[in-house]
Amino acid sequence: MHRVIFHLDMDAFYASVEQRDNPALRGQPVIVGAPPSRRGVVAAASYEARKFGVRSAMPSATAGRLCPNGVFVPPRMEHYRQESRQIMEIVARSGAAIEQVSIDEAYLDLSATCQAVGADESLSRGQPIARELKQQILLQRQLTASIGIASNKLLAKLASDFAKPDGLTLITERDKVQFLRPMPVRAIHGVGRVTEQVLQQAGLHTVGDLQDYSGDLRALVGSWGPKLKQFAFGKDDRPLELGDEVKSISAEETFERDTADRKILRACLLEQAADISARLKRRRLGARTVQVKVRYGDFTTLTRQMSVEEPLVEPGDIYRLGCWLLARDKLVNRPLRLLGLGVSGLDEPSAQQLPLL
Ligand code: DCP
Ligand code: CA
Ligand code: CA
Repeated sequence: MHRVIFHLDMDAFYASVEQRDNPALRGQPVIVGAPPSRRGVVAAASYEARKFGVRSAMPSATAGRLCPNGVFVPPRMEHYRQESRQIMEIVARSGAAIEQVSIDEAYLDLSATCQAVGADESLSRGQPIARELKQQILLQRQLTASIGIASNKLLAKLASDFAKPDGLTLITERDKVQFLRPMPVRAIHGVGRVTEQVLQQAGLHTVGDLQDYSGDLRALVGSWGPKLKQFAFGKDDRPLELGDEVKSISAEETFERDTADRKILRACLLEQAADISARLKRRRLGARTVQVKVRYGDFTTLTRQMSVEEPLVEPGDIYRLGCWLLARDKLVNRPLRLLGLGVSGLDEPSAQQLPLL
C-alpha cells in the first residue's frame, strides 16, 4: 500500500478570519494580539504584516515598532474555534482519515482513495482532491488553506509550508531527498533550538549536511540519531493519530504588570480552573494531571505538574491542586509575568463524579 498523506494548514489563520469578517482590514497589516501599548504577544500576523517582520509569539511592543501602521485586533478565541470546527467539517467530507493537530491544521490519510500502481502515481492522484478541498474551503468559508501532499507526515508538513499562502505542493518519492537537501536542519520534525545548536556546532547546517554526514549522529544527539538520519532522507513511518481526542487543555494569562499578589494570582487560577473545567465537561472528560506554569519578569519559565488517581473535573479540585503546586515549589518567590494552568491525562471521569441526570 502506498501512503498518500495531506497536511492542511490555514493561512495566517486568526488574521485571515478577521480580514474576512471586516472588509476594512483586507490588504492591511493586521496583527491579532495585545495592543503594542500593553504587555502580551502577537497571536497571528497577516501576510501584509509579515513583510515588516512581525511574527506569532513576538511581544506586541516589538511588533508595534517593526510595523508602526499595523492594525492591532484583539483575539476572538471562541470565534476561531467555531471557524475551525466548520473547516474541519469540510475536511471530513473528503472521506479521509483525519488527525487534527491544532486549531488550523490537520493530516489527512487518502491512501485508500488514491491507490495506483506506483508510489508517485498514487501521490499524483491526490492532487485534484487537494485542489477541490482548497476550493471548497474558499467557497464555503472565504479562507485560503495550504496543502502539502507526500508519502508521510514529515514531508507533507514541509510541503504545506513550502508555498504558503494558498499553496499546493506535492513532494514525490523521486524528489524527496533533493527537496530536503537545502532545508535548514531546524525544519526537521523534532529538531528544536538545542539540537539545532548541537548540529550546527558540528558543522551540520542543512538537511543535506545530515544526509552526507558519515559519522554516527548518536554521538551528537544520542539515541535519536538513527531516526534523525531517516528523517533527513524523508523516511517517516509515524502513523496518523486518529480519533479526535484532545490531549490537554490549558489556559494562561500574561499580567499587565508583574505581580506576586496572592489575591490576584488566586483569582486568576480560579478563573482558569473554571474555564478548564467547563471545557472538560463539554467533552465529558476528567483529568489525571494538573500543571501550573509561571513566567518571571526575565522570561524564565517553569512548569510543575502532579497526577492524581481519580480524574478531576470540578473547578475547585483543579484550582486546589494548582495552588498546591505553586506553594509546594515556592514558585511565587518573585513577581510573575505570566501564570498558566493546564490539565492532561484526560480520561472519562469516574462514576461518582458524573452529574446525576
Ligand atoms: N497562534 C498563536 N500563538 C502562536 C502561534 C499561533 O496564538 N505562537 C495562533 C494564531 C494563528 C494560529 O494559531 O493564526 C495558527 O498558527 P500557525 O502557526 O498555523 O500560523 P498562521 O496560521 O497564523 O500562519 P501560517 O500562514 O504561517 O500558517
Ligand atoms: Ca496556519
Ligand atoms: Ca498551524
